[in-house]
Amino acid sequence: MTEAGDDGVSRFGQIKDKLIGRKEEWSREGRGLTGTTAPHQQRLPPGQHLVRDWPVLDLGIQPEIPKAAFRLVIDGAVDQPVTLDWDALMALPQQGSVSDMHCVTTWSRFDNHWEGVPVAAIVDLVRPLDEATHVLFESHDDYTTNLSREQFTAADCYLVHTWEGKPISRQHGGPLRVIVPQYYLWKSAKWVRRITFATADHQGFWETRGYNNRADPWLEERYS
Ligand SMILES: Nc1nc2c(c(=O)[nH]1)N[C@H]1C(S)=C(S)[C@@H](COP(=O)(O)O)O[C@H]1N2
Ligand SMILES: [Mo]
Repeated sequence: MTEAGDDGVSRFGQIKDKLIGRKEEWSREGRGLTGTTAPHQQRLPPGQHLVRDWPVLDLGIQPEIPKAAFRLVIDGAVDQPVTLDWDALMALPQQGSVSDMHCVTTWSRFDNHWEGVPVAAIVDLVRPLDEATHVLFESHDDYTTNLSREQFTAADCYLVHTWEGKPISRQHGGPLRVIVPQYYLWKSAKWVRRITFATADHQGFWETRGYNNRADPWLEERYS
């Protein structure tokens, strides 16, 4: 995948650019927009359809992170910045949860069974300062995404390592990814390596490429 083509540009880079270009086009076209909103009691957000399998969506780089090399940095505007290795992560409170996923490409998947660390346990550990209003996520494929502190500290947000009783596969962001069920799935970073609490908003990869900063599926906040 990394070999150079005749023009010296790596094929990998070309695939990635094509993929990014297409999703940027969607934002310009407003692809998937129905022009309606729905209350949260309606489980399937407007413009979404249900799938039973779990599609893979990412920038095309799927880093392999052995547990022995796993490190998660949680830093920024916090009282107690930490770097967690795998054992330290597993020593934190663990919980099961069930939630739905909604991808901006219009698929949704109900009833995903997760196991992992609730964000409340992360908050207890690092103690964000009062002035920490936002959170930025960085991943091993250099992907970034951002949330408000309020979005991230909602009760149903988790750092997850297990899906349907099995370790989350590399293609879905294993060994550890974020799950933020109330927002479009691009807000849920795969292969997360750093979580930074911040006193200002720093937009991530898709947020700077035409995608909505808040990303509420029921309000169809697909694009900016
Ligand atoms: N690190 C990383 N996380 C990412 C992405 C990515 O490219 N890199 N893509 C996002 C997008 S656009 C989607 S829809 C979901 C897809 O997750 P899945 O492949 O497990 O379905 O991951 C999100 N998190
Ligand atoms: Mo996506």
